Amino acid sequence: MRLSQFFLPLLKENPSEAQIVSHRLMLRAGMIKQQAAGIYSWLPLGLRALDNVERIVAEELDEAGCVRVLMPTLQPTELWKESGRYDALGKEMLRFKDRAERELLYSPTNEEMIIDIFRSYVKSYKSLPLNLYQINWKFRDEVRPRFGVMRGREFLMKDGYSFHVDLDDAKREYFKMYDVYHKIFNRLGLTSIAVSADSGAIGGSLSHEFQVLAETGESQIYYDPRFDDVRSGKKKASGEEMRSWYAAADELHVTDKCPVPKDQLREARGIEVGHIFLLGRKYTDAMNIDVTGPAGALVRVEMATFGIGVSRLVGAIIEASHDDNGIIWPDAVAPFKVGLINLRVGDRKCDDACTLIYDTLCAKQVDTLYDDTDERPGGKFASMDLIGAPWQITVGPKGVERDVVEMKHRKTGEKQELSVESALAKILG
Ligand code: P5A
Repeated sequence: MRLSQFFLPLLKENPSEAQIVSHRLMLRAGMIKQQAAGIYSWLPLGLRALDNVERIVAEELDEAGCVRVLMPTLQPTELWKESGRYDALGKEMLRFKDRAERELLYSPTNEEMIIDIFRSYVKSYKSLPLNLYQINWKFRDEVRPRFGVMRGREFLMKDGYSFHVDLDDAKREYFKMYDVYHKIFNRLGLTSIAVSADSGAIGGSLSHEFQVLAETGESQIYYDPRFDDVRSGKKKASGEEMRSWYAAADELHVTDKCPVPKDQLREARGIEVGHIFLLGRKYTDAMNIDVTGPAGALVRVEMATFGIGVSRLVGAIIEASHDDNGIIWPDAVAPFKVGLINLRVGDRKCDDACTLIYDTLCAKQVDTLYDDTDERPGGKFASMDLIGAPWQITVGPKGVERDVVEMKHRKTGEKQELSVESALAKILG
């Protein structure tokens, strides 16, 4: 993408409404624009990051055998009356009427609707287990939307729902997804701690929140010190091993009953990026969902549900990876992998070197932002640092005379003078 043709509305000043660094950087880097409290437009740079997160989540789920669907964001209220949650969600649920005075709601979550799909088609145990998911917008009329996309009212969620013939199989899937979630967050450049949590309005007998540590996180968590060794890379641990270590959300932590001695117990703030629930029969009992079992008789279906805050993750990644100059994207989610700076647009040699680099990277499908504007060098460097491409290549008149360009690694700040060929080789591997 040529910057001269892109839409990148950067802000020079720190926006006063942003209280945490990820919100501030997302506004300054022209990623999002607030339209109402907790409701945002995703501008081109932000959308690229959001799409990358969504793609990685979908890839991992598909590989784990989950099957993607897409449900509407608007739902009739009847299903919610059937499950008994119509009243339970109260003001958090946005309700309205269509022209025929039929009541609709904007989906805050989709247990009821996925069950409606399931019961229309699945009649036998032979179709189970089945794990269906979607990635779609939700609306929750949060009392206090804040921190930008972290606690929005409209937000993008991956919501998955699994169906099983017995509780053991639902548990097996629950713990399988527990491992898949760690893998997903790792691919996104994050280390997460799964803490036992309250299942709240979703319900069920067992639940874990996936927390990314950050001082600005809204959750208070308590955990075994061994998690810190895993986070720092000092120790490797399987999901099974980690599940045996103590980790609890605030509401489940009881100091007297905690197995970790007080002087070793870690206490931290976290951002909840995922939440999984073993639902059992909560919804299938309310909605009478059976399939024929192996012996021919009807058996009640058991369920689990799995959520990931896709839009919240974009904020969480920035919260975990930035410096004073701006965002430092992990490669996997970077909206652009390379930022190419032409220090003297109009100079034949600079233009030719940039065009060669840009065309080569584009041909190899490496997302590159080419700053071909006539902004001053200082401004170009600052903008590139702010938007955080993992690699920056700078082409200037002095360098091209000696056939070199400067290559900078955003994360380490390390700079190197290289020939165009070597710079390209470094990126293309
Ligand atoms: C699981 C999927 C559920 O809704 N039903 C379907 C279950 N779980 S949850 O914990 O309530 O939400 C799942 C994840 O969505 C993110 N999230 C939010 N992100 C941004 N703004 C919000 N207001 C918001 N509320 C929830 C979280 O990451 C949560 O773990």
